[in-house]
Amino acid sequence: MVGSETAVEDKLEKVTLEDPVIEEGSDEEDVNPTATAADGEGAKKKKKKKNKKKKKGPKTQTEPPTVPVSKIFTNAIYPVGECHDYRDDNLWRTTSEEKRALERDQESNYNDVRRAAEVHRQVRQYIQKILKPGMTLTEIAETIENGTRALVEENGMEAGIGFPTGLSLNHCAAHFTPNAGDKTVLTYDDVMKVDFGVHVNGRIVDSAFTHHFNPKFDKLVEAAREATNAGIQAAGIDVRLCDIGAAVNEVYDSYEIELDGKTYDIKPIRNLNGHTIEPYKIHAGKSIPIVRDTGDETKLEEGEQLAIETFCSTGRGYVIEDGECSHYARSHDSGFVPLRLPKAKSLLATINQHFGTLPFCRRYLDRIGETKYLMALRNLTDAGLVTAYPPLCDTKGSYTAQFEHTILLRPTCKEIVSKGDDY
Ligand code: HZT
Ligand code: MN
Ligand code: MN
Repeated sequence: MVGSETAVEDKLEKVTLEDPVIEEGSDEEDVNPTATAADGEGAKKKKKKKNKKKKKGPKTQTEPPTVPVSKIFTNAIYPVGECHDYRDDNLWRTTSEEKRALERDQESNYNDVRRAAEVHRQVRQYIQKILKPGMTLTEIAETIENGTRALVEENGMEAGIGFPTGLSLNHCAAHFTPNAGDKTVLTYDDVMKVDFGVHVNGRIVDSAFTHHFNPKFDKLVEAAREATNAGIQAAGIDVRLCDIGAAVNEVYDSYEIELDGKTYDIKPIRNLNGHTIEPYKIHAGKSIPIVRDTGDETKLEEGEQLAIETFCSTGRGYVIEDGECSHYARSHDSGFVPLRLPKAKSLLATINQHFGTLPFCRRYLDRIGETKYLMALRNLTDAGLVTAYPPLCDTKGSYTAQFEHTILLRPTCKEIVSKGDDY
């Protein structure tokens, strides 16, 4: 069965699941309070419009998105994601009173991650609508980031961007975002992985889609969507990681693509994985394979938050680090390391203050006023205090695709928090 189970949640869904209507401009800011009957025909029209009684009703999102989701979901309860019952040996969980009680204790945490997910859905709906060949990657990244900051009401470490906006093109699969001065322009023949994150109180939603204009890439993108869905279907409490990899691989095996007269296998990228997520920790420990025969018999457990993501390629199906680095994050496991450079010390303090352990990129350092920080940043990565995450790319000339959702292995059901009507 699909859908949430408890009476409380059923009620919450009825209250909150109506899709907010997206309209142009806000209903309040368009009013011209000085227009009068003497203003002539054009003004009359305006007046007629403005004099129409403002419809009282649910507040709606603007284009570009500027309205905090808290102003749309005024009861502060956010939509529950798509829920799936567990299967086989875990069918009993659906109706277990004990498991329902465990969930009641987590409602506030669930609501935080659902608020982040609602921001993700609204921001991506807008970006999908406006993506056009000719846009720069910088424009795209800033549109997503401005939308995220506004809708989540960015506030110190309590709410904001979860990690840098990945905008990886073609043979690059992940972890590219423009650095300052990057002039890359999106073209009709690009395949772009759009991977962005939103957090509320450290509860991160990590979700990604692939955008293309040229229909010749349809099969590649469909393969990634369907393989990710297979991974989501396979995931569950007590499920072995290797069994998820096998389910994903099987879907990729059923796809091929013809590009400019040549047929390519669509391969999973064997050294990319999904991952568990913990508060303020984008990769918490478990890696979720996307190929068979990894031999990883580790099992998923109750309460885990997962990013299920799969990648495919027309190339070798293996990525290497390639190109200028943009993504960084404080290491979780670095003990005390003495720093000799005062500039490295103060940069570390700035990173701690603004990002904590959340990933950041060079543009985020620029916007908070840091300058000439590359030496200091290099010092921090060399000391193991900060980890660099360079772009991950397959062979030149190949094409890669990705889809990703954040899911919760709740005690009574699997919730696909970031599910939308788009993917
Ligand atoms: C690292 C740095 C970031 C986590 C996956 C990912 C984007 O490849 C274990 C499995 C943001 C995320 C991450 F800035 N990575 N999801 N979305 N990237 S990962 C990883 O490093 S570690 C996968
Ligand atoms: Mn991601
Ligand atoms: Mn991820």
